[in-house]
Amino acid sequence: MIAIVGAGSNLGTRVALLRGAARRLDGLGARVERVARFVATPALVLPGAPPGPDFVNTAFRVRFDGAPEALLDRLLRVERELGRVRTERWGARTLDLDLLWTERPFRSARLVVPHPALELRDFALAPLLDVAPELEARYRRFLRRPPRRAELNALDRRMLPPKRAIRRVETHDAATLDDALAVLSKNSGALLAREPVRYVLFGA
Ligand code: PH2
Ligand code: MG
Ligand code: MG
Repeated sequence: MIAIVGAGSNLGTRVALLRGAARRLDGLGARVERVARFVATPALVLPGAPPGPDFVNTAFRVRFDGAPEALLDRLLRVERELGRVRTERWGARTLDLDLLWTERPFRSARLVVPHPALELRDFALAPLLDVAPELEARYRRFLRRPPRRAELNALDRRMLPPKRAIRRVETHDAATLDDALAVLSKNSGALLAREPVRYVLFGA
């Protein structure tokens, strides 16, 4: 099957960790066919929590011969092996791998795909579309409008009241992470200022 894995890091050597994750996954039989351009994104955090360092997000297009839960086990193993550090829910983390999409929807006690918050999170959607252009028709529109309140789950309702929703994603090509973060930091107050957040693409 084809699967799209979302990857994020906001601690440590973020870009190197994400590249290493792609390599490790590929070595575990989840063949990585494409890696999305990286986006530097302001951390979405629960209201009142400290903002935390910016994330670098990307996505991997993976070919895997096995069940979705077997792929999830590989993701958790790579998170562990690359030293995921997580002290609290939604705290800063070295590496987070999420199964965003599979060819067939899947639901069990420990895994739901497509990821239930995929349509709400531009930092997951933008990289997903970068490696899965066939999903444009299904998902592109969510990058263009804020989530409606009725669509939010309990967590997102607290985290992302519609007045603070990301309304638009503008991408800029940047040569390096430093360039990307420089552009981003000019815009990262935007989430609170009700301005569009710009995601910055760098290094294909
Ligand atoms: N992941 C989270 C919480 N907040 N913010 C950004 N920008 N990117 C993420 O990947 C992310 C986040 C929980 O997994
Ligand atoms: Mg996540
Ligand atoms: Mg996760």
